[in-house]
Amino acid sequence: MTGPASAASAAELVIMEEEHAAHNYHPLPVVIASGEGAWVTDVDGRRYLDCLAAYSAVNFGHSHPVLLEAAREQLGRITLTSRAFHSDRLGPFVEELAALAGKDMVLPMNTGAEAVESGIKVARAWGYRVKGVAPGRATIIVADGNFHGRTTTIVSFSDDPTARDDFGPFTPGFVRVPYGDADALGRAIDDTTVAVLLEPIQGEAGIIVPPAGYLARVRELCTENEVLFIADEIQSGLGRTGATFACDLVGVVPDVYLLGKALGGGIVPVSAVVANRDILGVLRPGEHGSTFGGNPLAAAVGTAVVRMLATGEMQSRATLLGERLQRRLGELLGHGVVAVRGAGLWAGIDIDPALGTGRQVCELLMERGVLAKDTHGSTIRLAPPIVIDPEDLDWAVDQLSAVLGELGAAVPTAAPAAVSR
Ligand code: IF1
Repeated sequence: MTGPASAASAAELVIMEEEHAAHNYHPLPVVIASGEGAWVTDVDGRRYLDCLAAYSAVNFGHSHPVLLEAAREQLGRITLTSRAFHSDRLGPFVEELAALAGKDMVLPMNTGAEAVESGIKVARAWGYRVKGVAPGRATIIVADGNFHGRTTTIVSFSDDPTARDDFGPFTPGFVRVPYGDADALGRAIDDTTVAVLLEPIQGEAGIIVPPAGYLARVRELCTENEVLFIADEIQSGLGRTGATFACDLVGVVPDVYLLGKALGGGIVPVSAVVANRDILGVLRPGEHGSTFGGNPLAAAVGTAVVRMLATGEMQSRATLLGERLQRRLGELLGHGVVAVRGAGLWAGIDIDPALGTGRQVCELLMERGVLAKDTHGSTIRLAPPIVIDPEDLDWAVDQLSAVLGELGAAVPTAAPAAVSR
């Protein structure tokens, strides 16, 4: 038993991490011990409004009662059988997830990167076995500014030196084109192209929404050239943008959805490749797998997430709260904010670099009880759990306004609404 939360102090806990955890992160100096809804509490009892939601893996809030109950009920039954046998949870999960996506089949995995890697393998196998691409020649078109995970194949096609330097040699078979430029993408298609892999909205790049018509044109180009359109909806999907999938916002249906993060309800890693039988059906027994992929606990939680999304309530809430957020953030344009982007309850905010870096803004927000994360340079993202109270959302923007004022911006005077912490 791990027993009650550690009795060590925040400082002692940080030192333990510093000494024994690899330094592949630079976390804000806050040590979180619990969470409920959109709020988390640190080891000293201070509360913070979580405006990151674990990069959209906690879309439905911390300790969501329905999701917790699904997990608790399954914990007491069985959590892992391996796919060497059937379980009573996998069938309903894959049937209902496929239906949610309007597809036939699901390949259940665990992390987002695994879903991306699996999508790449399926696209290549489809290219050779269905499209007839010459053996070993398959290529996949990706976009500048992409972020699809951290494995060596995925960073092979990243253009971020921090993500790829010193991790070579890299996997061949990827062609990178400018994001948002459909003509460039069309020109890059040749007889080795098996797929186009895109984030419908680029997350890590700073919540980059592509130009109107871009995704629709990509869809047309893929159809015309017998190329699979693979949409990485691991961060943009499952309610975040106000729709089930970000592609829904522009009426585009990809051939393959890559899902993850919130699919596990913020409780267990659950990811999936979702497509029709003519694509996922290329896989034969023994060709692909995962110890934990589709395990009963993951499937039980995943099914509860799918059923929650099937009502459309989270999507509608994200739309309404997103409109409120964009309206409030728009008031900061010219007052320390140079640009705001986003969709639904997902905003990328470019801070005036003269005021400071995104990291500095996030550190000052933390002191005011708001947790957020910078992406690059002076861009921060806001992606709170969709269950956030509207008043708390306003309060978070008030804190951002106050921080910008602290940094010297002339901000509109809006008295921060009192919110108990
Ligand atoms: C970290 C970034 C966000 C993703 C998309 C696949 C994956 C991700 C569109 C892989 C994961 C996470 C990774 C996490 C931080 C976060 C992130 F900053 F790294 F880039 F969200 F923007 N496709 N994104 O966003 O999913 O294997 O992580 O489950 O690496 O710290 P994963």
